[in-house]
Amino acid sequence: MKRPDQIKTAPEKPSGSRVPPGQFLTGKFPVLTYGNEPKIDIKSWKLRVFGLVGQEKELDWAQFSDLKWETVDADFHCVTQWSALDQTWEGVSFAQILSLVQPDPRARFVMVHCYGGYTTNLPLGLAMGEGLFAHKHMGKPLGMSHGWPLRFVVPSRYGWKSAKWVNGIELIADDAPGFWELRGYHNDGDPWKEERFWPELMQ
Ligand SMILES: Nc1nc2c(c(=O)[nH]1)N[C@H]1C(S)=C(S)[C@@H](COP(=O)(O)O)O[C@H]1N2
Ligand SMILES: [Mo]
Repeated sequence: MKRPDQIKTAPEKPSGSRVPPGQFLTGKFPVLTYGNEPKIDIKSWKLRVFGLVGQEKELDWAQFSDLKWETVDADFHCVTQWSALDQTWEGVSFAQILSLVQPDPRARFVMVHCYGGYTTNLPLGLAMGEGLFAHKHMGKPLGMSHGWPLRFVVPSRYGWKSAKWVNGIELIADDAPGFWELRGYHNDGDPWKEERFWPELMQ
């Protein structure tokens, strides 16, 4: 399985071309949040896996923490044009979470749900290949504004798909737009293809 750290250093990409078209580099990691930050109590925190699964699963923080953690190094690209290279994330892979449920073969897409109501959609194969549920960023627990205690990270897509304050993974058969995908952002969001906005807006 391809991990984002492998993707980052993919040999076919010569060094110097790590910044996708239309992006500029920042040494910072700006907070980008639509609406209010949710308040989360770790004692009642839950990650729910539901939809097209054999049996729904709910993990509390202790159960999540007991899973196998891994570290991923990857660049991060926001559609508002900043890119931050070499971000390190620690957490549990999407694939490992899915190994705890029995995905229905009809499941082909994922809707990631968050405290506060934010959502984002992506193909199941993409999430399986590189999705990470991260609790740590650059060696430290996430700041509140960056999605504490848990955020999704999908480095090969624009940052809006790296949903903060995650609380649900829904497996679905047919693709459906998430929060920004419904409001003008591209369904796929590949920064190397500059998939920023709905194609019909670009004509
Ligand atoms: N729940 C939630 N997740 C979110 C957002 C948001 O508004 N709400 N913004 C997204 C956008 S547009 C980006 S670029 C990244 C930014 O992450 P950061 O605020 O930790 O830098 O979070 C993404 N995840
Ligand atoms: Mo963003």
